[in-house]
Amino acid sequence: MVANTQITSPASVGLTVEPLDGAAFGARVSDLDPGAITEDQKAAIWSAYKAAHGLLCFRFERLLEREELHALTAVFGENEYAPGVVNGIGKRALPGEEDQSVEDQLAAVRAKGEDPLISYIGNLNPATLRRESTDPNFFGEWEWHTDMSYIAVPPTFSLLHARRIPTEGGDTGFCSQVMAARHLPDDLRRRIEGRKLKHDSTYSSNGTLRPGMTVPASPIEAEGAVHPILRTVPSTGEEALFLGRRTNAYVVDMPLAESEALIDALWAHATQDAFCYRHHWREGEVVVWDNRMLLHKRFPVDESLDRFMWRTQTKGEAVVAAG
Ligand SMILES: O=C(O)CCC(=O)C(=O)O
Ligand SMILES: [Fe+2]
Repeated sequence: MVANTQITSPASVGLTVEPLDGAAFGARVSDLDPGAITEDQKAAIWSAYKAAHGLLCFRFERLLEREELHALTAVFGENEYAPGVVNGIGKRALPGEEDQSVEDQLAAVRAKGEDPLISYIGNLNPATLRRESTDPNFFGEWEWHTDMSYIAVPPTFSLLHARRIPTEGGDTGFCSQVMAARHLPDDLRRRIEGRKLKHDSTYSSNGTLRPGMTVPASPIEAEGAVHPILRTVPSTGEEALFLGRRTNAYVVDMPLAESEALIDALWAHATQDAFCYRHHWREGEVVVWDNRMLLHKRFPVDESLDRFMWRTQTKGEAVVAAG
């Protein structure tokens, strides 16, 4: 992969774009005013995203306003509702609420003074920034995943804005599935040719049971969207492996034992160190990744420390099979 030799930006657009240290992909973007992003800067950001194979880390010297994060999100696509706000987007309709309109659901969220485009990830109360009681799973390691791959049209880009970062721990790992596809051994490629994978919706990436879900008897019974295992990323034309997450994954139409062995072999290949980068956060940063190209995971956080992020995402597109 030659990505990191191509990462620059013309001086005239007023951005500094540099390769990420110690990574085979990813770029750092500085000097952007998030309240006044120009058309030239948008074009430079898109070039950097392509050269950096799907991962950009924006450095800011202060915390962003909501509207600034929304404006930066809109550079990458149409702003999508946060998971859990609207039925069908990381939320299952409660009994009797299946027919609720999107407008009604949004009105209920806005009536509480909440922003339907932002989710809060952390152990602080989003309004008071005081510690609040937090599910113990929050602090452990989160499994490798791509966001919401268990729905038919998963969000394309996710953005995380670091508002409170622990002095140690809580890094986020990224793993290039474009590199994984490029280096796929021939025998594995043959075994997944034309195959589809079911992406389980039972658990969130920290292992918590999602509201309304029950534990399936086996991966065969698990509920979730089915997608091709090898996909094409339309923005770059590259191929990427699309594994979603390991838990309850199932290769459709295969005996379970064979599916398990194939998925284990794919994960061992896909998450090797040479394809991965571990991001150590700074407060103020916004990291943007393309879920079509990268897996990510959260490293553990010490229970005595604070970690708090704002998160947005962009609307997705149906998954395009490779080839
Ligand atoms: O907090 C993190 O570092 C990652 C959380 C995550 O998986 C996400 O925001 O999609
Ligand atoms: Fe995630």
